[in-house]
Formats: sequence, structure tokens, C-alpha cells
Amino acid sequence: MQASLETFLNDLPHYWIGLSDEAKEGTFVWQHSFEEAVYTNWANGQPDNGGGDENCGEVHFFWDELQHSWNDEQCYMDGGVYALCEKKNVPCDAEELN
Ligand SMILES: [Ca+2]
Ligand SMILES: [Ca+2]
Repeated sequence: MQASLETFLNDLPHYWIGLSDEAKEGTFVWQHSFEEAVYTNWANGQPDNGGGDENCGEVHFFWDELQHSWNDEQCYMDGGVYALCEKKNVPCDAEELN
């Protein structure tokens, strides 16, 4: 999954992936199910709750590691955060679309 994301993510923006520890500091849950994340891909030293208010899990490009990995970030950032959403495959067959 992570490898396939690399093919279309830009290097600079932040992508919120639906994770938050707003309810319980240090416990990141998916906002669609409130279940704790089983798979994680945190960058080295993350999540660090930097500044005491980083509660949203994001995919971020780390220049020092030259790769995308996860970071906890403020949920409200200047410049905005893109939301990365999952969707089911949509059939390309015209009959199924009608
Ligand atoms: Ca936090
Ligand atoms: Ca962080």
C-alpha cells in the first residue's frame, strides 16, 4: 500500500490519512471506525506530539530520509492539509455505470 502511494504523492504537501490521537494522547485511531491502527509506518522519532498539540496522523515527505512516512502533525496548519481518502474500485464497464 505504502509503495503504491509513492507513485502519486507530491513531495511537499501534508496528507492527513484519517488518524488522530485527539481523544487519548498517544493512541492513534482511525476516524471512520475509532479502531486503533494496527499497521503503522511512523518515521523515526514519530509520533512525537511536537509542541504538545500534534494530534493528526499524516503521510509526509521527509527530506532527511528522502521518503514518505508517517508523522503526527497539528490538525490545523497554515497552508492546509490534503486528505488522503480510500475508495472502492469503480467499474469501467459502461453498462454497470448506467
Ligand atoms: Ca498527540
Ligand atoms: Ca510530529
